[in-house]
Amino acid sequence: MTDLTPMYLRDYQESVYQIPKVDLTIELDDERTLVRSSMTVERNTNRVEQDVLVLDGHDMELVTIHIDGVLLSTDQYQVSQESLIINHCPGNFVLTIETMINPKANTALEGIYKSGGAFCSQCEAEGFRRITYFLDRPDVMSIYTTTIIADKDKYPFLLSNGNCIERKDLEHGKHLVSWHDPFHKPCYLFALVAGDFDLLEDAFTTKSGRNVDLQLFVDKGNLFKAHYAMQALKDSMAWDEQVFDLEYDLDIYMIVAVDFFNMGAMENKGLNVFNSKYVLADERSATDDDFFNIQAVIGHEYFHNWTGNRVTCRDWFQLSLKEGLTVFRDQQFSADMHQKDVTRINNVRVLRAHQFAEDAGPMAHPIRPEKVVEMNNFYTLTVYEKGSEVIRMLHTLLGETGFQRGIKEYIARHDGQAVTCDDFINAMADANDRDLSQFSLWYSQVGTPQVHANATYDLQSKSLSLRLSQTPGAGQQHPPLLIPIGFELLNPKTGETMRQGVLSLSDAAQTFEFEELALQPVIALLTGFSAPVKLDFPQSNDDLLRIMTSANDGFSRWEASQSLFRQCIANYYKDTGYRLPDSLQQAFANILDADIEPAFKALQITLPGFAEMTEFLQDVEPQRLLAALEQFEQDLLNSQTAKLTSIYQQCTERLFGDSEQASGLRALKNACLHYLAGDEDFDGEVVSQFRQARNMTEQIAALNAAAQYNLPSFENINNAFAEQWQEDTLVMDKWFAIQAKVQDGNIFERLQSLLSHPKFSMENPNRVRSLVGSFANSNPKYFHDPSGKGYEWLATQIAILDKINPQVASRLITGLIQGQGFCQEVQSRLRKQLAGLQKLENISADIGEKISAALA
Ligand code: 0A1
Ligand code: ZN
Repeated sequence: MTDLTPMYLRDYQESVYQIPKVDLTIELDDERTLVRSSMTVERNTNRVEQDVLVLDGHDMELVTIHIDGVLLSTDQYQVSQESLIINHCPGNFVLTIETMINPKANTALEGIYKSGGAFCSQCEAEGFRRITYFLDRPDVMSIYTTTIIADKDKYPFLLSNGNCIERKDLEHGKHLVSWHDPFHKPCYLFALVAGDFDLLEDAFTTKSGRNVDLQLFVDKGNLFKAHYAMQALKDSMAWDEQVFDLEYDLDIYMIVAVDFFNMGAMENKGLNVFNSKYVLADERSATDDDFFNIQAVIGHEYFHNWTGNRVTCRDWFQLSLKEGLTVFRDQQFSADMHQKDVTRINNVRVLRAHQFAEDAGPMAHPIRPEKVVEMNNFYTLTVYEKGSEVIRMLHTLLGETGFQRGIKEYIARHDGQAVTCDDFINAMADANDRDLSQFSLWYSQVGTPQVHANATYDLQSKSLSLRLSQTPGAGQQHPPLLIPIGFELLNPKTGETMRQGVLSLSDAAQTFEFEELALQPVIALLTGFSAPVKLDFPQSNDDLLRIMTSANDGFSRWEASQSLFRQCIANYYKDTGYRLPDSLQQAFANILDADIEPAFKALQITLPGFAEMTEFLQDVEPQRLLAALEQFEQDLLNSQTAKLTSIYQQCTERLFGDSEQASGLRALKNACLHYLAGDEDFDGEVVSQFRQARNMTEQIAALNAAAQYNLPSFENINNAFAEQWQEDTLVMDKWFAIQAKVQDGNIFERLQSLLSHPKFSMENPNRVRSLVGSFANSNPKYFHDPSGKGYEWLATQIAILDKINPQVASRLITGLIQGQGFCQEVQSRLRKQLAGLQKLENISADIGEKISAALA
């Protein structure tokens, strides 16, 4: 039976022992890597009675243990599956442990493993215990000196954290390199890489004059794809100095791109390890979205140097301390580097389509979880994205100056420490002389709160009374939260902004009065999406149209169009005979005609998707919702074919270069293409776009459209694409993702045969996410096939994958556990698959935790 015993935040206790210093010597070998760890161990002086040291360890062979140079006999310690227990330890001592590990057999990709020909490591959250026995918890911080020994021909680069202090050749063709990291760090920030790479080098001078060498390591032959990431790194370093007044602190910053990686990237001190997807890009092979994401992830990992590394988490329940804050920082960076409104809208789309569902699902948890079985399951949209929204609310409440004052205080107080979310809030509160105790409830509440709004205007007194009330997410209970509600009052005739600002909603219900308003304003509420809530504020089409065309706030302009669309889709869903009303045709035409930024227009004409609509409706029948979405799209196309075609053509004519402007035009062109390809007559245009594409954004959009509508040209261009890009694994990932989305009744045969495609591998997380993940997340029609085949196929893959890489298996299970928005029939089909998985022998704690939550 899988052990599903949870850990609770309330049970936190300080470590009895600390390890201020660690010297590691790692002799790399594919199957027998020898790790010698020599640790200075110190007992907390208040805990003299506690002479038993319990170290964490997993899946390795213990070779020897010495205390102060004396070999321990087997009766002085016990080894179990998850720990090494040493009895009768002195107060201060040097503990030396030798372990043997097998990187080649490590398909879970935690600890030290092989990615292609290279060795690399991943220690967050609890991977260090797969390298050696240790106090694997973030509040144990040490100074590391790491010596790596390996074959020099095969592994000319041997890298670890900090500065290089020694290099020398050894006998038998081996060499040795030593690194010293002068900063205390928890073991989750330890990193090791060994391999043969191409190296891109650059430098950055910090504002106080420190010269930092920048090194980017990529697989041989990929140097031409590394330049954009290097620029993104320099931009991140400059931005953090300008906006947060934070400078880099070592003489070297290294990034290594690897093909086998469970997540996006990892902020190991001075040596980031990246999924190659977030490093490698050139215009031919990467889309505009890829470029955006690379810059965001490079920024994210760099920003962790202060928010995560210099100040780290006391325990893993505090993960949002570093992640929420760092996501907020990377979102602000992206907003400054691109169009602010567009960036913000995209943040909100992710949150609403996916985090809201998580917050209403069986694994719902506060941004600071209180109960965890498998920590890897808590790297969630809630901890990251909602966590960032919570920081954003603080920013809104304190203003930029107050926020920065708080950050300065936080860092001044806690540099070099492992702290809690409460420490963060206290620093923000003290620096601004504010009581943030009510605000801190955001760290413990679960679910998406609702804000209800109701406005009355009194002509006599020329005053507006706005009543706001709040209720917790479905099935939740908690005291009222402090919710900043952005607003804008618009003149209904001219569209001018009469007032704007932020209201602080702190009671269950509150009324806000606005005086001296010459006429009844149109109200845009929750401007900038000022809080992660659902807003219940019924507004007339006229009001929405006014907001859509006139609000200062870009988010509100976009949201007004989305509200119109959502309402209309809901009507199609309820009544299969429903047809597009004139008012909507007109609204859509107005958007198409508007003189607005192309990237913004692209977002405005992009309809709310399946996931977002599932949040908006109840007891959803998937096929019915899909039919509604399809019909709505078709009707919009029929009503505006001419306009869509002409914008499509104009964009094509104006497209050149890789500027921000060109990427906006491409986004708009492809948003139009998405509609136009719904008409088979457009097949020829799709093929020309595919053939004439000068970049991946255009090429992949054409292929995607052909797959989406299963156009006559699809098989042809699909094969051409695979042929053209067969040697580029990252592009082949895009191809796999499209295969999983083809709208064709043969999809299951197609999926099955792709599992044995020569370029597919269950061991590579990017491949798995591209094929299996894309089917579950982006092909709702066949995933929710009424036969239940889609769920069954996913469950089968999860069972296989769980044995190889539980972390990746666990991320794929979302589609099976988050069925609560659907009708009973769907829910019971999903449960059937989950029950089947639960019965399998030895499932991982990763999927075990989620399945039992879903079946509870
Ligand atoms: N701290 C990283 C995310 C990360 C977490 C876990 C990993 O492996 C289990 C890898 C990366 C970040 O926020 O970027
Ligand atoms: Zn992070």
